[in-house]
Amino acid sequence: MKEKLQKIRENAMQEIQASDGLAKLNDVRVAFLGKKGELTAVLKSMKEVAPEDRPQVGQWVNETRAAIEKMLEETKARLEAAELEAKLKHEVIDVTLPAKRSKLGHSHPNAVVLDEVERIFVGMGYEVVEGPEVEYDYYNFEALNIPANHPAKDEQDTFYINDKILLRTQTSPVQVRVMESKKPPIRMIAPGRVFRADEVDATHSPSFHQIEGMVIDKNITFADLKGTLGEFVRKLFGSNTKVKFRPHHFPFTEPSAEMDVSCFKCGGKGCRFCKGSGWIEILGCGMIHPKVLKMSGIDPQEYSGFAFGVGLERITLLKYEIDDMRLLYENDDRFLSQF
Ligand code: 2NM
Repeated sequence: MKEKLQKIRENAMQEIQASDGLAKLNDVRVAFLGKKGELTAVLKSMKEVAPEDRPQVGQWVNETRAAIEKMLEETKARLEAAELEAKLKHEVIDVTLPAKRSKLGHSHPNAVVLDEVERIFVGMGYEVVEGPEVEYDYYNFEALNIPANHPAKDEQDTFYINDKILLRTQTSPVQVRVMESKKPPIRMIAPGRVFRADEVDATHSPSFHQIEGMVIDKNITFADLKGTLGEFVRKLFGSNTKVKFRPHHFPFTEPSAEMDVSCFKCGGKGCRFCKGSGWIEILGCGMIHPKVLKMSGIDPQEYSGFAFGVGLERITLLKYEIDDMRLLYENDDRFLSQF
């Protein structure tokens, strides 16, 4: 028996030594120590050993097993180290190679212009305020002195969620919320997405952006409006820009006006860009209607204010001489990469 174990031990050592990889080494382990392995077979045949010899034989078997296991363990560690070494050699990374250039996106032209408009007004002490795109009819219409029978309230123009809730058609509901929640002096602009049930064409989209602004304080007059909006367009289009006001009508302002700027392409002489007139319509404005102030809790005897609204896309198209609004919504990288 001792010789048999000695033989098994020698064979195992030999085969372990001959293993050139972890897979092979495992085969050797199974062949000797596995359920059907050679050493396990010896252990199973212990029944046939005379009872008085069993302790001695058992000890030999255990010693043999321990020796084989030790050798397996050592060889496994050596082979693993060798495999890791080979792998590292094979997968060497040259950290000095230039990286793949990742493609950067571009600021959307609307975002560039909005940023510029916000900077101009923040520079004049205005706050930038945002509000909900889904609004109550009250804030979008009623509080702005737009009566129930007004054409703007028609289902053909406004997306209604239900009787009382709609997608805002302007950002002035944000101004109403501000008027309700704080006391003058107020200087703020409300930029944001608005919705109108329009068909898509070169100048219309069911969703676009507006920037509305207002100032409320004691003794605010139309002169403040003219000075402020004049300064705004001179910063936006250049210091030679002239402005002109034409009477208009909005339910929420009285008096109301539309403001034109001198054509920044031809300087006012008249060209294709301004359709020969020398002027370009840019925004609507006016003195906030006393009823609008009063409904939101501001005493029109004590305070007055002006307000205005501009279409962001309109300015973007003008500034970059883009002739179709749809280009702004397609997000074609060949278009966006020009800004
Ligand atoms: C415009 C034109 C004129 C306007 C009025 C108000 C408010 F809430 F203060 F009454 N916000 N915006 C306004 C005035 C908007 O857009 C063409």
